[in-house]
Amino acid sequence: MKRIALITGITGQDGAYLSELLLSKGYEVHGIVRRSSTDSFERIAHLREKLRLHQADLHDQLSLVNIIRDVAPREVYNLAAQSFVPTSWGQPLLTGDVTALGVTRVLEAIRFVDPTIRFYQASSSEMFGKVVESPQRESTPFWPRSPYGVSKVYGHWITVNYRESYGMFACSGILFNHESPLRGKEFVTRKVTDAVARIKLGVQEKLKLGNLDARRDWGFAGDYVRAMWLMLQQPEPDDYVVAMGEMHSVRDLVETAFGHVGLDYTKHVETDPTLLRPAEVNELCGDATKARAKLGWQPEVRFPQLVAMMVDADVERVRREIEFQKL
Ligand code: NAP
Ligand code: G4F
Repeated sequence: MKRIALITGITGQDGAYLSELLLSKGYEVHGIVRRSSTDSFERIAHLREKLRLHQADLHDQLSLVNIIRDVAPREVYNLAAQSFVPTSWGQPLLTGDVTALGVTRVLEAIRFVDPTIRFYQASSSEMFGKVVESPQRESTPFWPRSPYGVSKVYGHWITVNYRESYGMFACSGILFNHESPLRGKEFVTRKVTDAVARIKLGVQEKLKLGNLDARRDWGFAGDYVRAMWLMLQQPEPDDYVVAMGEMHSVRDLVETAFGHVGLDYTKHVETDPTLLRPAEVNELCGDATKARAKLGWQPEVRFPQLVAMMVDADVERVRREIEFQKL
């Protein structure tokens, strides 16, 4: 039987890596894209011929019902969200509508069309927020620190609730920060690697950052989408933490990224108090013992390789952009 998957948020970082993974496994891959005046298909441009894209929006219940009915997927991966934490203070209602209630809309569409469809929810380590124990595991209580984190807690529990209420195969993957050359430039890793490339190639001088002491458990997006797929292949639905289990500060990140191209970060990085958050998540470190044991999940890319991969990709891209402008 043809394996058919539907991905919401297919144009995002994880959507692109998950599409590649599912295509490589022989899936027919469908994606939901929202209408906008300019398209946002850059990350999946190289896959466009192989993907089937449909217009819908997590705000719009009927659009989700229609697509799930027409596509008849066996697996739905809900990756769509307003995913940038600072924006969630500026747009808390939109964030709640998409990142929290949007999950219920997808679950309701599945329940209405075919409750046997397997469902993955993109939950987040931001739910642990002001951490009450370290490292964080599946049983660690949540203490979210932003409207984004609060919305993800709702998304997590509604997923658990549909599993318990209706017996649906609904899984919540509690993923810690994962990055790649496809990461949005507003997130700190990519903001740093893009700036390193531009400074190295002489088109930027300074980089302004917020809290350099914040610590995160950073992994590679390509490794993390494998865990999403593995969750939906198990005999029973469950929730899993996916993480590397080691923390680095933003300062470590900056030092490693600038050091990779032979630059001293102290000459280029400035702190800007306007980039501090109203409530910070100071540290996150995950315990992925359950994912390793039950899913057999193993990450392949560690922090120094990840940073080097992102810096190299940005140097290459900025070099091409400079050459193109000179033509
Ligand atoms: P991302 O790059 O920001 O992608 C978000 C996706 O959601 C984009 O495709 C975006 O479409 C889509 N989207 C936003 N609002 C929508 C709406 N109203 N209707 C339909 N689609 C909408 O995020 P990511 O890094 O790939 O993360 C994927 C998911 O994992 C997100 O839910 C995120 O919160 C969660 N997560 C991420 C991490 C991480 O470290 N990356 C960790 C834990 C959890 P456009 O292209 O049109 O904007
Ligand atoms: O890269 P960030 O913006 O990621 P954050 O807030 O941890 O959220 C990301 O990971 C979550 C998983 O835990 C996802 F759920 C979420 O969708 C998103 O993908 O910030 C990381 C840290 C923060 O502590 C922030 O205060 O870096 C610090 N930081 C310091 N200067 C900065 C900056 N972050 C950004 N974005 N920009 C700065 O200039």
